[in-house]
Amino acid sequence: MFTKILVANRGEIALRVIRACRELGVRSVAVYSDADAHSTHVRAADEAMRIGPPASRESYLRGDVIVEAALASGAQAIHPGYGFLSEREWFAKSVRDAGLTWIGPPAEAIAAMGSKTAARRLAIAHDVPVVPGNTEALTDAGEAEKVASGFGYPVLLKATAGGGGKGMRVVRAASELAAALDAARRESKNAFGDDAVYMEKYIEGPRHVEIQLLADQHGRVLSLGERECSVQRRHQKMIEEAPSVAVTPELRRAMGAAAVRVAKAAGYTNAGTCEFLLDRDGKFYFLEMNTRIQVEHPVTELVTGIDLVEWQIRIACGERLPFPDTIEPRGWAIECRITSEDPQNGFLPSTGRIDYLHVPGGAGVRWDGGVEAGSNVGLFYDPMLAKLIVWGATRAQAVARMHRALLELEVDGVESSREFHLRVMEDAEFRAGNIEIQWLERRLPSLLAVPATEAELEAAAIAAALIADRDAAGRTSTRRGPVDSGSRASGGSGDDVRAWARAAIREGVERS
Ligand code: MV4
Repeated sequence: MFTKILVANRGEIALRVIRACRELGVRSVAVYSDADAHSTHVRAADEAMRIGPPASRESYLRGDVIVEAALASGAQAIHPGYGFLSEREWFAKSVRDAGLTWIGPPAEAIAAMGSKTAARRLAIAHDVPVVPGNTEALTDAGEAEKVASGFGYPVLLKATAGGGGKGMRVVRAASELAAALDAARRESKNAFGDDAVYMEKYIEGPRHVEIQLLADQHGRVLSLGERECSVQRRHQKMIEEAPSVAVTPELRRAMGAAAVRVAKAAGYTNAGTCEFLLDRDGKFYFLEMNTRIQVEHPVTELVTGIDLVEWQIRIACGERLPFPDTIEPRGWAIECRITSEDPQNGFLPSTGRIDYLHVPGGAGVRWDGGVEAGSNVGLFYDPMLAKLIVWGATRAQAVARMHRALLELEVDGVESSREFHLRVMEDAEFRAGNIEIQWLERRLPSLLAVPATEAELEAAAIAAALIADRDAAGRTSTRRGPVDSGSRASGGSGDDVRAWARAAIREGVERS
């Protein structure tokens, strides 16, 4: 086992890796930008090294500085977490070239999966189903029209260097193809520095189901089953679960075997994920492979009992996977990403100091956080504050438990996605498991318009009455007794009690 690992990341995933190190008896080295000098991950690690100013490209993306820090600290290995440098082939190479161990797949496997057309060719060569489409970059609109007429509209233009939805264009008719191709090329060039684009048949209303893999350095590749990640907005996943209501044991075996074939073909080692679309007929199509630990990895951990980050480290050390070939999920796990975004305001990122944080607890609740009371939330990095993950014996229990845990959660000082998640847990379609990748965007307006419950209205009324009472007392400088009638509270409230509060007072206090 290593004696010291450098964690090339920040926030909750840095903390997640530091915790795994501690359990393994390995010392951890955090890196931090000036914005993170007092962050949770810095204090949690055994050592910490400054790597630059707040901007990511001057700190967490400085592979050269991070390798230098690792060498200077005496670390033997680097764990990249997710995002930042985790899927940069050049960084995996430079870690290796510096004589350090990369806790991730070989640079060659990252490169093989970096080209979406190369990944499709690899999948096809190993009998893994892909969406109908071509496997080479399109040359021009004329060729694009020929390919499209091969399987019919709608089609989807995708960036060869893409992933995560950038550079994608749905085309519903031949007349739109040339302009869409130009637009996709421009977007792709901007995002990836490469304007190569290819085409697939557009699948309407599928689920996004992915397979978690672990692969050791002795040729063993294991599927740890699926995660359902359909609840997403603008390619940002919001809620993930394991297993998926749409996956039967037979489908799980077939998708797992397909993912294992792709990984073996790519010479893959360490943790990785194969993304699939699952259509309404239960047919699955390989999309791409993510060559990193993913945000949503905890739901797999909770239903398999396998610590994925621990095994990333053990695999990088050369250990063999000790698990059986078939691993069936036990119970149900759900993850909600708690972000500092305001759902009522188009998920606008919110900034400020977290004045107060109450973290949920109790049976079956896990909190993977990166912030605490006193933390400052800025705009330099991702808005994810924490992941709230629950386990239940059944999906219904997991949903009830998540709802209960969300009720316990309190984040003061910045807006958060808490309310949004509560509304999803209350939603009949979600509770029925009736979700696909367009579900959230279709459902969002009605989710956010849900009227307050009677209990919430009553609480708001009481709060409003107390505020009105306090303000009235302040103006007259005489301390008055408790609110004894709604009419007095609403009558004496003045201008600072807004319309909603007056309505709430009428609805709530007068009744109680
Ligand atoms: C698709 C698709 C429909 N048909 N490909 C989006 C990101 C990238 N990983 C692939 N993506 C998609 N590819 C075909 N042929 C729909 C999506 C897609 C999607 C996929 C997974 C999760 C969320 C998504 C949201 C919008 C579109």
